[in-house]
Amino acid sequence: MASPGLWGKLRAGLARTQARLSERLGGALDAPLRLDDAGARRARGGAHRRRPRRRHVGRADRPACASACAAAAAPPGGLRELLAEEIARLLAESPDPQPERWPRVTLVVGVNGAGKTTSIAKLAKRDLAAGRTAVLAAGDTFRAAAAEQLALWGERLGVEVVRGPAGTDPAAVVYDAVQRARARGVDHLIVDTAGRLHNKEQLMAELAKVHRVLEREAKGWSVRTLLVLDATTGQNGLAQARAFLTSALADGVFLTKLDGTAKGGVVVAVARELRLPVLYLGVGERADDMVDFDPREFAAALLD
Ligand SMILES: Nc1nc2c(ncn2[C@@H]2O[C@H](COP(=O)(O)OP(=O)(O)OP(=O)(O)O)[C@@H](O)[C@H]2O)c(=O)[nH]1
Ligand SMILES: [Mg+2]
Repeated sequence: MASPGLWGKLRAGLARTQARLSERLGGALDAPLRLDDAGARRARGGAHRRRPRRRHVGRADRPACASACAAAAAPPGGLRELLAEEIARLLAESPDPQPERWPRVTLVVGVNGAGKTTSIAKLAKRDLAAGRTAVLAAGDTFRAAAAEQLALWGERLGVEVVRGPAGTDPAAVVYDAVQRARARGVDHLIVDTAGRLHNKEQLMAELAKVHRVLEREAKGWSVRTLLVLDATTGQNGLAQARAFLTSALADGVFLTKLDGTAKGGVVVAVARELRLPVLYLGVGERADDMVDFDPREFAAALLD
């Protein structure tokens, strides 16, 4: 269980999603469960059959009676508990995250405005709180203000930011940042990237080059790619993420702006459709507005 502070943040962040859910389900959430015999038989037939893991899950694969199926096998209680169980089960279907190993490089990718730079600040603050050291690399050399924004976060947090002049090759910035991180014996190098999607070939080439630099210069470091996804974009965001994944394979998702949306259910879609573990949730614009994702806590907070 997360600390009460994090739990509070998660619940506050999910307030709009929760309100919409309650509105749609009306009083049913708190009513005692009663399944008629036929319903119970049907439900039991389909209850808790685990499907093999697959990369692409189509509409036809979705259980037709998710909550009712769970209902038949569950102890007596409200629909609330059953839904929470079912949501937690769906979320637990995504692959396990990479084990934590330090030193680590985190490449942060995602479309424009998804929240990459802000999420980097959150990750860095998390490092500091855990007693780790971090260096940030301003790998978004495409947009002039991008390095400024990262530098500002660095100043606020007291974390070094490595940057180059506008238009520099991002791989060159990453090269410099790795040298700094190694010289200082830093635990975590977090790399900001440009969120361009309009030219996939260019993006792919750029990321491949960054990976080559990391392979050469950051031997022995664990490397992961974190996809930042804006929850407020819902299904549209998912479509973008799918397109993005064809060019940048990610290891996990940082889902942002959950505080500003009633579309918190997109977490379930990310886990099931992208087959990527959701690792962190962004619940505000400040550096500590972040919670670790946990399927059970998330499901419980959603229905609380
Ligand atoms: N409410 C809320 N706002 C967020 C969250 N994460 C980021 N934002 C806001 O979203 C906006 C875009 O965030 P950035 O971090 O600049 O996004 P980016 O992906 O780096 O954007 P580009 O560099 O332009 O591609 C900013 O106004 C952030 O404050 C979040 O979890 N909650
Ligand atoms: Mg940015």
